[in-house]
Parts: sequence; structure tokens; C-alpha cells
Amino acid sequence: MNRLSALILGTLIGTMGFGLQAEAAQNTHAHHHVQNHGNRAQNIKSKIPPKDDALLKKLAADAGGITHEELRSAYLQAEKKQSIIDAMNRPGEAKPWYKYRQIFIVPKRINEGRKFLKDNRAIFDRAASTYQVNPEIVAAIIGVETYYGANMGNYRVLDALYTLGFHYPKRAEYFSKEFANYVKLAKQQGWKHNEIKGSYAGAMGMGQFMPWSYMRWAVDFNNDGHKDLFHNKADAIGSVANYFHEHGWIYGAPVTAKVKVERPEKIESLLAGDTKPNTTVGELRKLGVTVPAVYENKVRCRLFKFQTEKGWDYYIGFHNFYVITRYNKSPLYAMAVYDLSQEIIKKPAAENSHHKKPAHGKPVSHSHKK
Ligand SMILES: [Ca+2]
Repeated sequence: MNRLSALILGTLIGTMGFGLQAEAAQNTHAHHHVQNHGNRAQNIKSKIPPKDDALLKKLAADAGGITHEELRSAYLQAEKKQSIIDAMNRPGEAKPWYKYRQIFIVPKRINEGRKFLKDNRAIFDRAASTYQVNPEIVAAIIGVETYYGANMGNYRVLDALYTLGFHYPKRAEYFSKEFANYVKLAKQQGWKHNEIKGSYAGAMGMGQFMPWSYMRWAVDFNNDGHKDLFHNKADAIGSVANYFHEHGWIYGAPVTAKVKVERPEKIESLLAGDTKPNTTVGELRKLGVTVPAVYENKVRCRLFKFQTEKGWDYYIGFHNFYVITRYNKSPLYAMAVYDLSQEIIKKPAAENSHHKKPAHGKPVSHSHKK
């Protein structure tokens, strides 16, 4: 399962641009590490090509708070890893929803999510009152990203951002900036450049924050003077909640609803473009889409289609669905997070009613589809 997960998330990162997440890298890591170990000495650089040096100078000036010399020092310590480039280049064959979902909506991840929520109840409650974000969404994000902190990635972040910032032209602009942000963040946090590990895209900690996000949205939620998203659950939970708060999450507002499309040709054009609400419930009704009666015509939404084994299911995403896609652009990701969040807070009594059916290997039902 983890290999599949790695493949899919690798694909997403490769095709969607960056993801904050990447449970992605960990499983392939062990073997790449062994492969690369022997090359370590020959990867060490003694000088910086003039073009890169000029870029480092500009990055230092743009980032502020770090010197050209500090970036040069970090650059010289970083190693190019082919495994990182390979991970980014995995063929962009996106998985259909029904397969993607099976990675995340499984009993183990659901049960561990319930435990994570229960064990950290006081923190989640404080985060909910401070940031007005539903605890189950924060728990589900951390569950999807890193299995509640169990898989935070094994690539040196310095190597990941150097490799993608200086040896991966199609995303170099973004990743070279994150390289500089990382060096700045490490300085702020008192980290050694080469001691921090994360995904192959350089995402860090339980919620897999990229360096800029870490600087911008991470919070010291246990008030000990450090923003530690790696070891401190309060900081990790508070930071994800703060991210959602800052991106406009509305506590308790609807996220998504299943709808029925009678005439797909009429709505095809609404499926293009970004994930922002681009229509209203009323407009969709005029186009023959059946939306549950509870949603008023004026409510803004975006229509999505998700591939099932038999065809397509249609859902509308509301504002909060869009907010989840600010964490990761993929609608599949957002739907998986939402489904997992709903499973996590489902009352155990609901499980009992499923006992008459064999539970193992069966997709669990999800509340928003009822
Ligand atoms: Ca802290």
C-alpha cells in the first residue's frame, strides 16, 4: 500500500506542481539511500558555478535575514540526489478516485485517526477555539500527510531543495526560493542545515510544510519558544489549524455533497479550471443537476467528477472544499481528507451496524454520500 501511495503522491506532486504533503518519498528512501551512499564523496562540491552563485546572491537579497555567504555554505553542503529527480519525473498517470481513495480510507488509518484525536483532545479543542477549524479536518490532514506523524520523510531537506532548485529546470524557480527559505528557517530555528529530514519535495513535519509555509504559518502552540512540527503535537496541530484559518476555513460549514447529473454535456465546461467555486447551486439546478434540498440556490460551489469502478460520481465542493485544496491542489486529495475526517468522527456505534457484513477489504461507507 505504501508503495502505491508513494507512486500516486509522487505523481500528484509531479503533475500538480508542489504539494505540501508527501508521504510519498519514505518507502523508496531506504533503497535509494543505500544506492547513493557510495557516491557521497564524489557529490561533495568544492566550488559554485558562477550562474548558481549569482542566483544565490539574488535569493539572499530577496529572502532577507540571510547572507549570500550563508547560502553559499548551505549550497556546498547539499548533495544532488538522482532519486529525488526520478521521484518528480514519475509518469503523470493520475489514479482514478476509487483507487486513490483506497489508500487513505482504510480501517487502520481511520482507527489511528480516532486515537490521535482522542489522545490529543485538549490540544484539538484549544486549536478549534483558537482557529475555528474543525478538529477532524486537522486530524485527517495529518493522517493523510504522514500517518499521524509516523512517516515524515527520510530525505535531507537540504538535498531535496538543492536538487530541485538547481538540477530540475522546470520547477527550479520555485524550489530555489524554497532552498533559500529553508536556510533562513534553519537559521531562525537553530537547526543545522543538514540534519532536517522531510519528503523528496522538501516538505517537513507532521503536516508536511514547505519552508515558506513553515515560516509563514507554523505556530508555537505549546508556548515553549520553538515551532517544532516534527516532535511536538501541539505545534503540529496548531499549525495545520492556523493554515486552514488563514486560508479561510469556516467552522462547521459544509464541505461537499453528492449530486446527480442528468445531462453531463450541459455541465462539462464547469469542470474545467481551478478548484474555486465557479457557480451556484441554483445555476446547477437550472442545468438539470439534482442537489440535495438542504442547499439553497444562492450557495456558491464547484462541480467535480470522481471516477468510480462503474463510471463517474458527481460532487459539489463548497468554499471549505476549496480551502482544503489550498493545502494541496488535487480535488482527490481534498475529497480523501474530507472522507477520512468523517470516518474519524463517526460514532463507534455506527461500526456495529456493519458487523453483519464482512468488513475487511470493503470500502467503508461515507457519510456525505448518504
Ligand atoms: Ca512549541
